[in-house]
Amino acid sequence: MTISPLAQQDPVVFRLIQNELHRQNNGIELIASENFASPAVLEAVGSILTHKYAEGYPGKRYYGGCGYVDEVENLAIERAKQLFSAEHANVQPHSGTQANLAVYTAVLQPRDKILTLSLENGGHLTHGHSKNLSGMLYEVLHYDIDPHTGAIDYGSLERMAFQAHPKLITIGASAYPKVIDFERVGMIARASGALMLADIAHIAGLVVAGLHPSPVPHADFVTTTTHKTLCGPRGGMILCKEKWAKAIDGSVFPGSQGGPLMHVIAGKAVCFWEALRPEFKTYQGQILENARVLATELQGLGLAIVGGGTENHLMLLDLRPSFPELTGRQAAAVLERAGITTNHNTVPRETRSPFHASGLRLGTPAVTTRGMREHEMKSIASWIWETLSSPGNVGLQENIRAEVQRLCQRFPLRY
Ligand code: DSN
Repeated sequence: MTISPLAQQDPVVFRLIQNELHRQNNGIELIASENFASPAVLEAVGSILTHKYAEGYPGKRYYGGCGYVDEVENLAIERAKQLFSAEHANVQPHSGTQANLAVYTAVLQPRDKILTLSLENGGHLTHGHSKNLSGMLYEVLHYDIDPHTGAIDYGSLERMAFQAHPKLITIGASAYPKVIDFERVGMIARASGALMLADIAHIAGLVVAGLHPSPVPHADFVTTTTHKTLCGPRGGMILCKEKWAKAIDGSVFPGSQGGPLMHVIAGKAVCFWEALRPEFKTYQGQILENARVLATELQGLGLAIVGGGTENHLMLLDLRPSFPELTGRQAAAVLERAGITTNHNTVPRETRSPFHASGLRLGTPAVTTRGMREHEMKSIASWIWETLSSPGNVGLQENIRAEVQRLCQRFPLRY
Protein backbone atom coordinates (compact mmCIF):
# COMPACT_ATOMS: atom_id res chain seq x y z
CA MET A 1 0.00 0.00 0.00
CA THR A 2 1.38 3.45 -0.89
CA ILE A 3 1.35 6.02 1.88
CA SER A 4 -0.06 9.40 0.88
CA PRO A 5 2.31 12.40 0.94
CA LEU A 6 0.13 13.98 3.64
CA ALA A 7 0.16 10.86 5.82
CA GLN A 8 3.92 10.71 5.49
CA GLN A 9 4.68 14.38 6.09
CA ASP A 10 1.98 15.44 8.54
CA PRO A 11 0.35 12.40 10.13
CA VAL A 12 -1.51 14.58 12.64
CA VAL A 13 -3.45 16.51 10.00
CA PHE A 14 -3.86 13.31 7.98
CA ARG A 15 -5.38 11.53 10.97
CA LEU A 16 -7.76 14.42 11.71
CA ILE A 17 -9.00 14.37 8.11
CA GLN A 18 -9.49 10.60 8.32
CA ASN A 19 -11.39 11.02 11.58
CA GLU A 20 -13.63 13.63 9.98
CA LEU A 21 -14.20 11.35 6.96
CA HIS A 22 -15.20 8.58 9.37
CA ARG A 23 -17.59 10.97 11.15
CA GLN A 24 -19.16 12.08 7.85
CA ASN A 25 -19.42 8.48 6.61
CA ASN A 26 -20.97 7.08 9.78
CA GLY A 27 -23.38 9.82 10.82
CA ILE A 28 -26.62 11.24 9.48
CA GLU A 29 -26.03 14.79 8.29
CA LEU A 30 -29.13 16.93 8.66
CA ILE A 31 -27.51 20.37 8.74
CA ALA A 32 -29.57 22.06 6.03
CA SER A 33 -26.66 24.08 4.65
CA GLU A 34 -24.24 21.16 4.25
CA ASN A 35 -23.80 18.70 1.43
CA PHE A 36 -21.26 16.27 -0.08
CA ALA A 37 -19.51 17.51 -3.23
CA SER A 38 -18.69 14.95 -5.93
CA PRO A 39 -15.21 13.41 -6.19
CA ALA A 40 -14.78 15.39 -9.44
CA VAL A 41 -15.46 18.68 -7.63
CA LEU A 42 -13.04 17.68 -4.85
CA GLU A 43 -10.37 16.81 -7.41
CA ALA A 44 -10.66 20.25 -9.01
CA VAL A 45 -10.56 22.00 -5.62
CA GLY A 46 -7.52 19.95 -4.57
CA SER A 47 -5.70 20.69 -7.83
CA ILE A 48 -2.56 22.66 -8.71
CA LEU A 49 -4.74 25.60 -9.70
CA THR A 50 -4.31 26.68 -6.08
CA HIS A 51 -0.84 27.90 -7.10
CA LYS A 52 -2.01 30.50 -9.58
CA TYR A 53 -2.36 34.22 -8.89
CA ALA A 54 -4.91 35.72 -11.27
CA GLU A 55 -6.02 39.09 -9.92
CA GLY A 56 -8.40 40.65 -12.40
CA TYR A 57 -10.75 38.91 -14.82
CA PRO A 58 -10.27 36.66 -17.87
CA GLY A 59 -8.31 38.60 -20.52
CA LYS A 60 -7.63 41.44 -18.03
CA ARG A 61 -5.26 39.99 -15.43
CA TYR A 62 -2.47 41.59 -13.43
CA TYR A 63 -0.30 38.44 -13.65
CA GLY A 64 1.25 36.44 -16.50
CA GLY A 65 0.55 32.80 -17.23
CA CYS A 66 -3.21 33.09 -16.89
CA GLY A 67 -4.21 31.47 -20.20
CA TYR A 68 -5.55 28.25 -18.71
CA VAL A 69 -7.16 29.78 -15.64
CA ASP A 70 -8.85 32.29 -17.96
CA GLU A 71 -10.42 29.34 -19.74
CA VAL A 72 -11.47 27.80 -16.42
CA GLU A 73 -13.09 31.02 -15.20
CA ASN A 74 -14.82 31.64 -18.55
CA LEU A 75 -16.24 28.11 -18.42
CA ALA A 76 -17.57 28.69 -14.89
CA ILE A 77 -19.10 32.02 -15.94
CA GLU A 78 -20.77 30.66 -19.06
CA ARG A 79 -22.14 27.60 -17.26
CA ALA A 80 -23.46 29.76 -14.40
CA LYS A 81 -25.21 32.08 -16.85
CA GLN A 82 -26.75 29.11 -18.67
CA LEU A 83 -27.81 27.42 -15.43
CA PHE A 84 -29.62 30.46 -14.04
CA SER A 85 -30.52 32.25 -17.32
CA ALA A 86 -28.56 35.22 -15.99
CA GLU A 87 -27.14 38.14 -17.95
CA HIS A 88 -23.91 38.35 -15.94
CA ALA A 89 -22.09 36.11 -13.46
CA ASN A 90 -19.16 36.80 -11.16
CA VAL A 91 -17.78 33.51 -9.84
CA GLN A 92 -14.95 34.95 -7.74
CA PRO A 93 -16.59 35.58 -4.32
CA HIS A 94 -14.90 33.35 -1.77
CA SER A 95 -18.18 32.84 0.10
CA GLY A 96 -21.78 33.96 0.37
CA THR A 97 -20.67 36.62 2.83
CA GLN A 98 -18.18 38.04 0.32
CA ALA A 99 -20.82 37.94 -2.43
CA ASN A 100 -23.28 39.93 -0.33
CA LEU A 101 -20.63 42.40 0.80
CA ALA A 102 -19.66 43.03 -2.83
CA VAL A 103 -23.27 43.79 -3.75
CA TYR A 104 -23.59 46.19 -0.81
CA THR A 105 -20.41 48.05 -1.60
CA ALA A 106 -21.36 48.25 -5.29
CA VAL A 107 -24.58 50.17 -4.65
CA LEU A 108 -24.71 51.45 -1.06
CA GLN A 109 -23.03 54.20 0.88
CA PRO A 110 -22.48 53.87 4.63
CA ARG A 111 -25.69 54.67 6.56
CA ASP A 112 -27.95 53.90 3.58
CA LYS A 113 -31.10 52.01 4.56
CA ILE A 114 -31.54 48.32 3.86
CA LEU A 115 -34.77 46.39 4.49
CA THR A 116 -34.12 42.76 5.43
CA LEU A 117 -35.28 39.62 7.23
CA SER A 118 -33.60 39.29 10.62
CA LEU A 119 -31.39 36.32 11.50
CA GLU A 120 -33.72 35.55 14.41
CA ASN A 121 -36.63 35.20 11.97
CA GLY A 122 -34.72 32.90 9.63
CA GLY A 123 -32.71 35.45 7.64
CA HIS A 124 -28.96 35.50 7.02
CA LEU A 125 -26.26 36.86 9.34
CA THR A 126 -24.94 38.99 6.47
CA HIS A 127 -28.29 40.68 5.85
CA GLY A 128 -27.79 43.38 8.43
CA HIS A 129 -27.15 41.61 11.75
CA SER A 130 -25.78 44.11 14.25
CA LYS A 131 -22.60 42.06 14.82
CA ASN A 132 -21.93 41.74 11.07
CA LEU A 133 -20.33 44.45 8.92
CA SER A 134 -23.63 44.75 7.01
CA GLY A 135 -25.33 45.80 10.25
CA MET A 136 -22.55 48.16 11.25
CA LEU A 137 -22.30 50.01 7.92
CA TYR A 138 -25.95 50.43 7.05
CA GLU A 139 -29.18 51.47 8.72
CA VAL A 140 -31.08 48.21 8.99
CA LEU A 141 -34.85 47.78 9.00
CA HIS A 142 -36.57 44.41 9.27
CA TYR A 143 -39.80 43.19 7.78
CA ASP A 144 -41.73 40.58 9.75
CA ILE A 145 -42.64 36.94 9.76
CA ASP A 146 -46.26 36.06 10.45
CA PRO A 147 -45.87 34.30 13.82
CA HIS A 148 -48.82 31.99 13.16
CA THR A 149 -47.99 30.77 9.65
CA GLY A 150 -44.22 31.27 9.80
CA ALA A 151 -44.47 32.95 6.36
CA ILE A 152 -42.81 36.22 5.37
CA ASP A 153 -45.27 39.02 6.00
CA TYR A 154 -45.15 40.56 2.52
CA GLY A 155 -47.63 43.20 3.67
CA SER A 156 -45.17 44.45 6.31
CA LEU A 157 -42.39 44.37 3.72
CA GLU A 158 -44.47 46.51 1.38
CA ARG A 159 -45.53 48.99 4.08
CA MET A 160 -41.96 49.45 5.27
CA ALA A 161 -40.62 49.81 1.74
CA PHE A 162 -43.02 52.69 1.05
CA GLN A 163 -42.64 54.31 4.49
CA ALA A 164 -38.87 54.10 4.93
CA HIS A 165 -37.70 54.09 1.30
CA PRO A 166 -34.74 51.74 1.77
CA LYS A 167 -32.13 51.81 -0.96
CA LEU A 168 -31.95 48.00 -1.00
CA ILE A 169 -34.38 45.21 -0.08
CA THR A 170 -32.81 41.83 0.62
CA ILE A 171 -34.83 38.63 0.41
CA GLY A 172 -33.55 35.15 1.12
CA ALA A 173 -33.17 33.00 4.21
CA SER A 174 -31.16 30.42 6.05
CA ALA A 175 -34.00 28.92 8.11
CA TYR A 176 -37.22 29.43 6.19
CA PRO A 177 -39.29 26.43 5.08
CA LYS A 178 -41.60 28.11 2.58
CA VAL A 179 -41.48 29.10 -1.07
CA ILE A 180 -40.40 32.73 -1.47
CA ASP A 181 -42.45 35.05 -3.67
CA PHE A 182 -39.61 36.78 -5.49
CA GLU A 183 -41.96 38.24 -8.08
CA ARG A 184 -43.95 40.08 -5.43
CA VAL A 185 -40.80 41.43 -3.75
CA GLY A 186 -39.51 42.57 -7.15
CA MET A 187 -42.74 44.48 -7.78
CA ILE A 188 -42.54 46.12 -4.33
CA ALA A 189 -38.89 47.03 -4.86
CA ARG A 190 -39.50 48.61 -8.26
CA ALA A 191 -42.62 50.48 -7.11
CA SER A 192 -40.91 51.88 -4.00
CA GLY A 193 -37.68 52.80 -5.78
CA ALA A 194 -35.49 50.21 -4.01
CA LEU A 195 -32.97 47.82 -5.47
CA MET A 196 -33.48 44.11 -4.80
CA LEU A 197 -30.96 41.51 -3.72
CA ALA A 198 -32.16 37.89 -3.63
CA ASP A 199 -29.87 35.58 -1.67
CA ILE A 200 -30.60 32.03 -2.79
CA ALA A 201 -27.71 30.36 -0.97
CA HIS A 202 -30.01 27.68 0.44
CA ILE A 203 -32.33 27.07 -2.49
CA ALA A 204 -30.04 27.55 -5.52
CA GLY A 205 -30.22 23.85 -6.44
CA LEU A 206 -34.01 23.89 -6.30
CA VAL A 207 -34.05 27.04 -8.44
CA VAL A 208 -31.87 25.60 -11.22
CA ALA A 209 -33.99 22.43 -11.21
CA GLY A 210 -37.13 24.53 -11.70
CA LEU A 211 -38.52 23.37 -8.34
CA HIS A 212 -38.55 26.83 -6.77
CA PRO A 213 -39.39 30.08 -8.62
CA SER A 214 -36.26 31.88 -9.80
CA PRO A 215 -35.53 35.41 -8.61
CA VAL A 216 -33.32 36.13 -11.63
CA PRO A 217 -36.03 37.88 -13.72
CA HIS A 218 -37.13 40.01 -10.73
CA ALA A 219 -33.99 40.94 -8.78
CA ASP A 220 -31.21 43.38 -9.60
CA PHE A 221 -28.76 41.04 -7.87
CA VAL A 222 -28.83 37.37 -6.97
CA THR A 223 -26.20 35.91 -4.68
CA THR A 224 -25.64 32.30 -3.73
CA THR A 225 -23.20 29.91 -2.21
CA THR A 226 -22.19 26.89 -4.26
CA HIS A 227 -21.98 24.28 -1.51
CA LYS A 228 -25.52 23.86 -0.22
CA THR A 229 -28.32 22.42 -2.42
CA LEU A 230 -26.07 23.24 -5.40
CA CYS A 231 -23.71 20.52 -4.12
CA GLY A 232 -20.44 22.13 -5.25
CA PRO A 233 -17.32 23.49 -3.58
CA ARG A 234 -17.45 25.95 -0.68
CA GLY A 235 -17.77 29.38 -2.30
CA GLY A 236 -19.99 32.20 -3.50
CA MET A 237 -21.27 33.77 -6.70
CA ILE A 238 -23.12 36.88 -7.88
CA LEU A 239 -25.59 37.04 -10.78
CA CYS A 240 -26.87 40.37 -12.03
CA LYS A 241 -28.32 42.29 -14.89
CA GLU A 242 -25.78 43.40 -17.48
CA LYS A 243 -26.16 47.05 -16.44
CA TRP A 244 -24.67 46.19 -13.03
CA ALA A 245 -21.86 43.98 -14.36
CA LYS A 246 -19.11 46.59 -14.20
CA ALA A 247 -20.06 47.79 -10.72
CA ILE A 248 -20.27 44.24 -9.36
CA ASP A 249 -17.00 43.10 -10.91
CA GLY A 250 -15.20 46.17 -9.53
CA SER A 251 -16.75 45.64 -6.15
CA VAL A 252 -15.46 42.04 -5.96
CA PHE A 253 -12.00 42.85 -7.36
CA PRO A 254 -10.35 45.13 -6.43
CA GLY A 255 -13.12 46.35 -4.12
CA SER A 256 -13.27 43.58 -1.54
CA GLN A 257 -11.06 40.68 -2.68
CA GLY A 258 -7.61 40.18 -4.13
CA GLY A 259 -6.59 37.06 -6.02
CA PRO A 260 -9.43 34.68 -6.88
CA LEU A 261 -9.23 31.06 -5.69
CA MET A 262 -8.78 29.47 -9.11
CA HIS A 263 -8.95 25.91 -7.76
CA VAL A 264 -12.33 26.69 -6.20
CA ILE A 265 -13.53 28.40 -9.39
CA ALA A 266 -12.61 25.18 -11.22
CA GLY A 267 -14.70 23.27 -8.65
CA LYS A 268 -17.59 25.68 -9.32
CA ALA A 269 -17.27 25.02 -13.08
CA VAL A 270 -17.50 21.25 -12.44
CA CYS A 271 -20.45 21.75 -10.07
CA PHE A 272 -22.30 23.83 -12.69
CA TRP A 273 -21.66 21.12 -15.29
CA GLU A 274 -23.19 18.57 -12.92
CA ALA A 275 -26.16 20.85 -12.21
CA LEU A 276 -26.83 21.17 -15.96
CA ARG A 277 -27.36 17.37 -16.26
CA PRO A 278 -30.98 16.10 -16.33
CA GLU A 279 -30.32 13.85 -13.30
CA PHE A 280 -29.72 16.96 -11.17
CA LYS A 281 -33.43 17.76 -11.40
CA THR A 282 -34.32 14.25 -10.20
CA TYR A 283 -31.90 14.66 -7.30
CA GLN A 284 -33.40 18.01 -6.29
CA GLY A 285 -36.89 16.50 -6.48
CA GLN A 286 -35.77 13.75 -4.10
CA ILE A 287 -34.39 16.37 -1.67
CA LEU A 288 -37.87 17.93 -1.58
CA GLU A 289 -39.66 14.60 -1.23
CA ASN A 290 -37.33 13.51 1.56
CA ALA A 291 -37.92 16.79 3.41
CA ARG A 292 -41.67 16.43 3.02
CA VAL A 293 -41.64 12.85 4.37
CA LEU A 294 -39.29 13.68 7.25
CA ALA A 295 -41.51 16.61 8.30
CA THR A 296 -44.73 14.58 7.98
CA GLU A 297 -43.30 11.70 10.01
CA LEU A 298 -41.99 13.99 12.76
CA GLN A 299 -45.34 15.73 12.94
CA GLY A 300 -47.12 12.40 13.11
CA LEU A 301 -44.95 11.46 16.08
CA GLY A 302 -45.95 14.67 17.85
CA LEU A 303 -43.27 17.24 17.03
CA ALA A 304 -44.34 20.79 16.14
CA ILE A 305 -43.00 22.02 12.80
CA VAL A 306 -42.92 25.78 12.25
CA GLY A 307 -45.44 26.70 9.56
CA GLY A 308 -46.96 23.22 9.72
CA GLY A 309 -44.45 21.53 7.39
CA THR A 310 -42.00 22.32 4.64
CA GLU A 311 -42.11 23.47 1.02
CA ASN A 312 -38.37 23.21 0.45
CA HIS A 313 -35.31 21.27 1.63
CA LEU A 314 -35.50 22.21 5.32
CA MET A 315 -37.78 22.38 8.31
CA LEU A 316 -37.73 24.03 11.70
CA LEU A 317 -38.80 22.02 14.72
CA ASP A 318 -40.28 24.01 17.58
CA LEU A 319 -39.39 21.89 20.62
CA ARG A 320 -41.45 23.84 23.14
CA PRO A 321 -44.85 22.09 22.80
CA SER A 322 -43.45 18.53 23.10
CA PHE A 323 -40.24 19.06 25.05
CA PRO A 324 -40.59 22.33 27.02
CA GLU A 325 -37.54 21.58 29.18
CA LEU A 326 -35.23 20.86 26.26
CA THR A 327 -33.43 23.77 24.58
CA GLY A 328 -32.48 23.58 20.91
CA ARG A 329 -28.85 23.51 21.93
CA GLN A 330 -29.39 20.54 24.27
CA ALA A 331 -31.47 18.72 21.66
CA ALA A 332 -28.73 19.10 19.02
CA ALA A 333 -26.15 17.77 21.50
CA VAL A 334 -28.29 14.75 22.41
CA LEU A 335 -28.93 13.93 18.74
CA GLU A 336 -25.24 14.20 17.99
CA ARG A 337 -24.57 11.51 20.60
CA ALA A 338 -27.00 9.33 18.64
CA GLY A 339 -25.08 10.00 15.39
CA ILE A 340 -27.47 12.61 13.96
CA THR A 341 -26.01 16.07 13.26
CA THR A 342 -28.32 19.11 13.27
CA ASN A 343 -28.09 22.70 14.43
CA HIS A 344 -30.16 24.59 16.95
CA ASN A 345 -32.09 27.57 15.69
CA THR A 346 -34.39 30.29 16.91
CA VAL A 347 -38.06 29.95 16.02
CA PRO A 348 -40.74 32.64 15.49
CA ARG A 349 -41.87 34.08 18.85
CA GLU A 350 -38.65 32.74 20.37
CA THR A 351 -38.54 32.77 24.17
CA ARG A 352 -34.87 31.83 24.63
CA SER A 353 -31.60 33.47 23.63
CA PRO A 354 -30.19 32.53 20.19
CA PHE A 355 -27.37 30.68 21.98
CA HIS A 356 -29.84 28.22 23.51
CA ALA A 357 -32.87 28.66 21.20
CA SER A 358 -36.05 26.55 21.12
CA GLY A 359 -35.77 25.07 17.67
CA LEU A 360 -33.81 22.65 15.56
CA ARG A 361 -33.16 23.12 11.85
CA LEU A 362 -33.17 19.94 9.77
CA GLY A 363 -32.44 19.63 6.05
CA THR A 364 -32.24 16.79 3.56
CA PRO A 365 -29.63 17.74 0.88
CA ALA A 366 -26.77 15.69 2.38
CA VAL A 367 -28.73 12.50 3.14
CA THR A 368 -30.27 12.68 -0.34
CA THR A 369 -26.84 12.99 -1.97
CA ARG A 370 -25.80 9.70 -0.40
CA GLY A 371 -28.90 8.02 -1.84
CA MET A 372 -31.33 7.90 1.08
CA ARG A 373 -35.02 8.08 0.23
CA GLU A 374 -38.46 8.13 1.85
CA HIS A 375 -38.00 4.82 3.70
CA GLU A 376 -34.82 6.04 5.39
CA MET A 377 -36.50 9.36 6.31
CA LYS A 378 -39.07 7.39 8.29
CA SER A 379 -36.34 5.61 10.27
CA ILE A 380 -34.53 8.91 10.88
CA ALA A 381 -37.76 10.55 12.13
CA SER A 382 -38.37 7.77 14.64
CA TRP A 383 -34.77 7.90 15.89
CA ILE A 384 -35.08 11.68 16.38
CA TRP A 385 -38.31 11.26 18.31
CA GLU A 386 -36.97 8.43 20.52
CA THR A 387 -33.74 10.31 21.28
CA LEU A 388 -35.46 13.57 22.17
CA SER A 389 -38.07 11.74 24.26
CA SER A 390 -35.35 10.35 26.60
CA PRO A 391 -32.51 12.88 26.49
CA GLY A 392 -30.76 11.38 29.52
CA ASN A 393 -30.83 7.79 28.24
CA VAL A 394 -27.22 7.14 27.20
CA GLY A 395 -27.89 3.46 26.43
CA LEU A 396 -30.64 4.44 23.99
CA GLN A 397 -28.34 6.97 22.32
CA GLU A 398 -25.70 4.28 21.87
CA ASN A 399 -28.23 1.83 20.39
CA ILE A 400 -29.53 4.42 17.95
CA ARG A 401 -25.99 5.40 17.06
CA ALA A 402 -25.31 1.77 16.10
CA GLU A 403 -28.47 1.69 13.96
CA VAL A 404 -27.46 4.98 12.33
CA GLN A 405 -24.06 3.50 11.53
CA ARG A 406 -25.64 0.40 9.97
CA LEU A 407 -27.86 2.60 7.80
CA CYS A 408 -24.94 4.79 6.75
CA GLN A 409 -22.89 1.77 5.74
CA ARG A 410 -25.63 0.93 3.23
CA PHE A 411 -25.21 4.42 1.72
CA PRO A 412 -21.45 5.02 1.74
CA LEU A 413 -19.90 8.32 0.70
CA ARG A 414 -18.08 8.26 -2.65
CA TYR A 415 -14.60 9.03 -1.31
N1 DSN B 1 -24.58 29.90 7.85
C1 DSN B 1 -25.28 29.38 6.70
C2 DSN B 1 -26.35 28.42 7.10
O1 DSN B 1 -26.05 27.51 7.86
O2 DSN B 1 -27.47 28.52 6.67
C3 DSN B 1 -25.81 30.48 5.83
O3 DSN B 1 -26.53 31.41 6.54
